[in-house]
Amino acid sequence: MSHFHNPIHTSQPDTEQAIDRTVPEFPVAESVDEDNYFKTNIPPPYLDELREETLEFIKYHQENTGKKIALVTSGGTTVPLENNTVRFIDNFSAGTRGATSAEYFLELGYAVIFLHREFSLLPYSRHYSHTTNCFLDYMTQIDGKIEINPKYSKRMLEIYQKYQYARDQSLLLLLPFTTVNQYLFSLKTVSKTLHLINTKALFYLAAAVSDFFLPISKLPEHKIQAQDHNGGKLVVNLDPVPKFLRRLVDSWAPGAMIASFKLETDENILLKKSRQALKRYNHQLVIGNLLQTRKKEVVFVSKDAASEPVWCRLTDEELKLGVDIESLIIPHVIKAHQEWIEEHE
Ligand code: 9Z3
Repeated sequence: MSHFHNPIHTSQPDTEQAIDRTVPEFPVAESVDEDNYFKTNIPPPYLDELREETLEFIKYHQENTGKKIALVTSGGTTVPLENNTVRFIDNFSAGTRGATSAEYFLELGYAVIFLHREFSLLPYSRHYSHTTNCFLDYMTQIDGKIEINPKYSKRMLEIYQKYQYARDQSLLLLLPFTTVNQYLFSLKTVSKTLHLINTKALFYLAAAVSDFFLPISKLPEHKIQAQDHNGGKLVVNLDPVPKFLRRLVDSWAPGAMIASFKLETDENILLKKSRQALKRYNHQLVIGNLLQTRKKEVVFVSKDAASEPVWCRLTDEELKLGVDIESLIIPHVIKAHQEWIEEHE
């Protein structure tokens, strides 16, 4: 659109050059791993505030609207290499899946707790941020005054009205995290608080959670100096992040409806890994997706032994028109949630 934006995109790695380093699966977290993790790592200082906000939100909806609640996690988690963090490991996720899904949950009658990576995409504002267009490109100058360019105003009004409704009805609670440690403490706290009051909530876990981290016991306080290391090399030795999904299923929100995403880059193992995740964590639904095609197809793998995997795909035409795949995913997940509620009543 604007002459200022060039068409080069730097976020696509050259996959031809990739080396296959298959990492074996590590075991699910048992309660001792949970105890260990939460005893030896430090909770974020704002955790009580997070709990209070969650409680207030759930109570408000229980007493005033009776709306179903979805906890949506979104965006990537960081792994700091220093306590006063100059460097950290991150992943690709911009939070598109989570932010877009939250919009469809809201539209279809849910109240949403949005546990997201701070500064990643948010419902509604995502349409105008982090894109190749700067928000200024949506504006125009008329008689020395700045206005929304009429070309975009119809669409923007539609989005604004949905945003305004969600805001005025207090339908969206935004809770941020940055590091994987903050994410884990927050997920545990929010899940337990939610489950205390509302055992029929839906968990929709779309955040891209790091599999590896540096425990606080090994974290240097200050910026790592080049001369501290052999020949100036930095060797990073990371621990596996305990597989907490099993703890969520068994202990934090037992019996809740949980949908998790499984991310792979190799299409040959996506179904196997998705089935394996369902078996290991014993929850209700895994939505498999490939990094390369995540915006146009996903596969639903559910617990029902008789059910075959269900693929959900956008047509080329729909893709061209900018249809969100989440407009197909969310109704499917809501249907599963509804059936699950009826089964458990
Ligand atoms: C996903 O698979 C999400 O769909 C994406 C969305 C992260 C691919 P974007 O933010 O991407 O729209 O750019 N999330 C789950 C990723 C994850 O960490 N899953 C764990 C795993 O695969 C299981 S909980 O092992």
